[in-house]
Amino acid sequence: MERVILPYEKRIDFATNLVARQLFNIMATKKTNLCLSADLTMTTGILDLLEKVGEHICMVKTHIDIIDDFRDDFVVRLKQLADRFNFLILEDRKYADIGHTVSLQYSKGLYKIGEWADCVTVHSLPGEGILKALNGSMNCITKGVFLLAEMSSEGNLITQQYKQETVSMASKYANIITGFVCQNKDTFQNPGLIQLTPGVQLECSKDDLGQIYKTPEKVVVENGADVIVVGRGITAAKNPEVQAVAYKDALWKCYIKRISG
Ligand code: 6AU
Repeated sequence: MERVILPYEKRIDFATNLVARQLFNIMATKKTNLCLSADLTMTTGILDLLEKVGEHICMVKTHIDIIDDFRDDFVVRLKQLADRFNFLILEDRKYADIGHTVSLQYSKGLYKIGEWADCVTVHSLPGEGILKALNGSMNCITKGVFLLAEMSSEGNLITQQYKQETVSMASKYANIITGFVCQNKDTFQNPGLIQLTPGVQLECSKDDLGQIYKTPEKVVVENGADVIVVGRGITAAKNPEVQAVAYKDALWKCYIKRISG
C-alpha cells in the first residue's frame, strides 16, 4: 500500500528506527503533525514559546548554535518540557563532514548534542562514512537521523540522482534512519520512514534569502509530507500560540484528507 495513504498508527510496525516509531505514536495520539522550528536566539524565548505551544506539536526543531546565552541547564529544561508535553527534539545540525569529525561534533564540544537530541539532520554529501560514524556514536536504540534528500531553498544543487543515491545509502543503516528531509512524495516509498518537510507558511511564498514556502495543502495532500516544519510562520507571529493552533489544525485537516483518499 502507498505510504502516503496509510495512517500514522498503521505505519508504526513498518518502522525499523525507534524514534520513527515514537514519532508516529506521538502524532497519532496528540493528533498533530506540526514540528516547531524554534529558531530564536535566547533560551528564555525558546522555553517560553514551548510552554505555550508544547501541547500542539509532535516535535521541536532546534539550531543549538544560534543561541546567544546557551548553558547546560537549557537542555535540561528543554528535556523537561519534551517529557511534560510529549514531543521529541530534533537538532537541525545538518552534519556534512567526514565520519570522524562528525562523530566528534555529535558527542563532544559545548553542545554534546548526542546527550539530549532524539534525532539530528544529516547531509549525505560526504558519503556513507557519515552514517557509519553516527551509527557507531549513537545509542541506536533511542536515537535517529533525518537525512537530507531535497531542500526547500531556491537554486539548491541537489539533483534527482543525488536524491536517489541518498535514499539508497540510507537503506544500509535502517536502524538509525528516522526519515528524510524532502519536498516530494516520490523521494521514498517505505511506510516505516518519515517525510519531514520544511518551507511551509500560510501567508508568504518566499523570504528574501531564497527560502520557498508552500501551503499545508500542497505539502501534505499533494507532496506527501508526514511531519511539517514551521518556523517564522509561528515564531514571528503576533500571537505564536494562536498561530501554532492554526497551523496544527490546517496541517491535520490536510493529513486526514490525504488518508481518506
Ligand atoms: O519556516 P522557516 O523558513 O522560518 O524555517 C525553516 C526551518 C529552518 C531551516 O534551517 C530548516 O527549516 N530547513 C531544512 C531542515 C529542516 O533541515 C531543510 C530545508 O530544505 N529547508 C529548511 O528551511 O530552521
